[in-house]
Amino acid sequence: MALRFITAEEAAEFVQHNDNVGFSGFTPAGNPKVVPGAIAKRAIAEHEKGNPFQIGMFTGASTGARLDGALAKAEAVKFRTPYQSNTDLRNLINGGATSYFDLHLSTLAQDLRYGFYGKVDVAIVEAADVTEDGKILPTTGVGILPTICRLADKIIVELNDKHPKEIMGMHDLCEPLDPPARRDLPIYSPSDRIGKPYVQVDPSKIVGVVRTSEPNDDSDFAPLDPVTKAIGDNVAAFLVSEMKAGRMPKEFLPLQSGVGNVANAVLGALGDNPDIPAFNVYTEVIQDAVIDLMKKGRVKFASGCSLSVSRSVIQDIYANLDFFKDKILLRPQEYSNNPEIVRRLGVITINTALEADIFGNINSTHVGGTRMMNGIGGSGDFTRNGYVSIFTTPSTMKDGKISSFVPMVAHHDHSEHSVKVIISEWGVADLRGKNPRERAREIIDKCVHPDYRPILREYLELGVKGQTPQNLDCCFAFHQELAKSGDMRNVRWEDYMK
Ligand code: 0RQ
Repeated sequence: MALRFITAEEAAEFVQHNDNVGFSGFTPAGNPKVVPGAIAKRAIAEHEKGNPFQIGMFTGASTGARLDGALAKAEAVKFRTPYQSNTDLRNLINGGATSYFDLHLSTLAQDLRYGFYGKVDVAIVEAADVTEDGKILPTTGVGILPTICRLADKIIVELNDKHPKEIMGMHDLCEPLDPPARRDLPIYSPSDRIGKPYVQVDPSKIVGVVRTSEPNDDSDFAPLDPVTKAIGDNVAAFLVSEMKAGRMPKEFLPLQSGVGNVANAVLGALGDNPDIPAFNVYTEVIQDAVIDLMKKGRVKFASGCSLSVSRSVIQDIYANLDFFKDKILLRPQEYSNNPEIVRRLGVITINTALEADIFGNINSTHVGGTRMMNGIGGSGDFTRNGYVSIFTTPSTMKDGKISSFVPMVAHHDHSEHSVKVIISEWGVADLRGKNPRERAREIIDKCVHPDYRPILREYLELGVKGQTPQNLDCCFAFHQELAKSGDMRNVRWEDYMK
């Protein structure tokens, strides 16, 4: 069946009000770039005529301004899941104008197959190649592509010539059987392949192919500052001490690290540390630092769901495909983040907290306990199942007015049972084998900013008995004080005791 080449505007006509639409990609890597904008224009035109036009949106993770941003600005989002990071969309979510539900990223594809969120009407996917017999070659981000293509009634392909067809071979694409028929997912080392290098779809469902030449968004990493550098160095020192203590195999273990500047700093510090052998990466987002370390021979292999690198780095990869092709593998998030595989491989997991409490619970998602930041992303998939699960955070935010360490987290994403180690620029709190009071002293002594140490020590002395000495009158006093005086350091416990 011949492929039908159409414009983005024609493609948008295949999307109807109230449709549930699945998008390929993970972070802006691999997202469709032009059809979402055309859908947004259509929504605006319909709204001007007084007609409703909104769609439900399933994505791999965050997207970019041309997808989440365009549709949010057009007020065209009926609901959205999972992780997002676009300011316009976040404002709609926190203003109550868009329905948002947050999920562990590994579960979305199977939840869609289970029928938990309704049907997928349309899949819009970016491809480096598509054939008349229905073979789709994804680009730099996979996300939920195989599942949405199989479930959707209609598939729209954005064929993006910024990605050469020669990347065929850099993907490992499949879907597991669902319970009760599911078997083990036989990935025994990060480089194992268990699927195909392309996704086979029913060609009769491809309603149109839109040619584009739009690059991914450019990643913008802030230069290392003393805080992120100290956090990176502390993570590296901790992992070296684990090796020396015999708690880590001498060949090291695969690493997962979250996104952002701290993650890049951690990777840089690990790569520079001569006591850490060259290592593998089993993660969701492969960032610039991984590619840099690969070129230096410090990273041997990287398996991920997305190659979310800056434009100069992707050009370097495409210009040197012979070097990179057998060192990078992109998988659906159902595999990159899979708890079974993470636990089997013994992945060292490193994620960033918004805030932690002194007993080891983590808030990754809600500022002040109410306002959604980005979502849980893959942090839960990895944290609960890692060989050793680490959270990093600067000790304070906003010039010291906010302590990242509080008596009780204002929203709870990762529990004390899953979190093994917390690291700030001040040091490493090793929570393993410690009871809640011991954990609190460890976190205060090692991680909390010196301005807040006496205040939090006083909290522990408020006389509460029991396993975990939480004072329910003032466990949120830090948050209340921030709202009242704008600085958590002003807290006086007696003001909050009833
Ligand atoms: O706000 O921009 O207004 O200054 O939160 O903080 O320090 O820039 O940190 O970009 O590394 O993001 C947890 C959000 C950290 C991210 C989080 C404010 C702070 C700033 C961002 P401003 P930074 P980062 C991989 C795995 C959850 C999911 C996850 C994240 C803004 O890492 O989304 O780990 N993680 N997934 O000022 C009030 C506090 C605050 C605070 C920070 N305690 N109170 N505001 N901020 N701490 C990703 C995927 O799975 C795809």
